[in-house]
Amino acid sequence: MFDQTTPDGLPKEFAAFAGGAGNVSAFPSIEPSVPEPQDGKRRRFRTIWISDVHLGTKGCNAEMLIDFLDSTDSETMYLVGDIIDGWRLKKKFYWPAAHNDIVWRILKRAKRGTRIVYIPGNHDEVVRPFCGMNFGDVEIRRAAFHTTADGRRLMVLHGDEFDTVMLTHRWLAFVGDTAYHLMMALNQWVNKARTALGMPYWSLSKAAKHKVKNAVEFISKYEEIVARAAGERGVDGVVCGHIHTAEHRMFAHHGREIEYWNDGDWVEGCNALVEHFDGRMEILHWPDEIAKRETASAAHDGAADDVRAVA
Ligand SMILES: [Mn+2]
Repeated sequence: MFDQTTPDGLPKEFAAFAGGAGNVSAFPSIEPSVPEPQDGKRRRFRTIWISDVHLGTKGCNAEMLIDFLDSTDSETMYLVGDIIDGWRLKKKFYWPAAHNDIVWRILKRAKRGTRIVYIPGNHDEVVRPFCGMNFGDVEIRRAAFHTTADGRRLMVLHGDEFDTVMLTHRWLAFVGDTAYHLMMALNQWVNKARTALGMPYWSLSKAAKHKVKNAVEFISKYEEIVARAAGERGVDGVVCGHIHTAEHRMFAHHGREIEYWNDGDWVEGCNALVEHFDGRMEILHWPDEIAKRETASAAHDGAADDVRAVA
């Protein structure tokens, strides 16, 4: 099928209109609005996992993710779901140039030889019917098994499968809303009683603390459920996303150690999970990596000034 088209994707019959096949490169036919740095040295990893990018929403930190994509490279990259937010897009179409730039960079990576595995999440569930198929160089899968350089078997999935509370991503809203409504109802009732008893107004901050505690408990429970599922499948660990909380924890399952990894998100956290070439894994908090890079480059500039001063 590819042979029937010109390098820029037009059917051969249209080649004349498109100015002939010539030496036009097959990809890309468009350039990103933010160009890739030409001299950029990339940090190479064996594997990169990112998820919960939420393209199509204002929440997506595209600038930070573009910086990450331009600064790194890997043999394999897993897109662990909620890359595109179909839920939000359905309500309101929002697609700035920077979001195209991200798609462009991911497809370009695939062209350059990175194996890209896309595991759709609940927000990009419109892609789920295509699991098992390939879209260009991108493999679309419902879940995947990854073997690390040191031989650990990890199950990779988005993780909404285990969000038993709501079966959707609305868990945070659930935790927040329930506590909030309860708090408001209680607040009114309690304060009426307190006023009648001549007691001071009941503090809201206590309820807020309760809300946070609920969220923490939810996350902890979720991590445990996912790790248990991995244990039951006989793998050494699991990589997931979904709850926007980057984390590494170890769980005991029938006398075996199960590793739980969550690659975080690109809305608030801006985290990626990476595997080094020896199999060691690490959660990168990208704002910290940028800060480190800037400190290092400032120190380098300082050193250059010193040399000049001596000369
Ligand atoms: Mn999700």
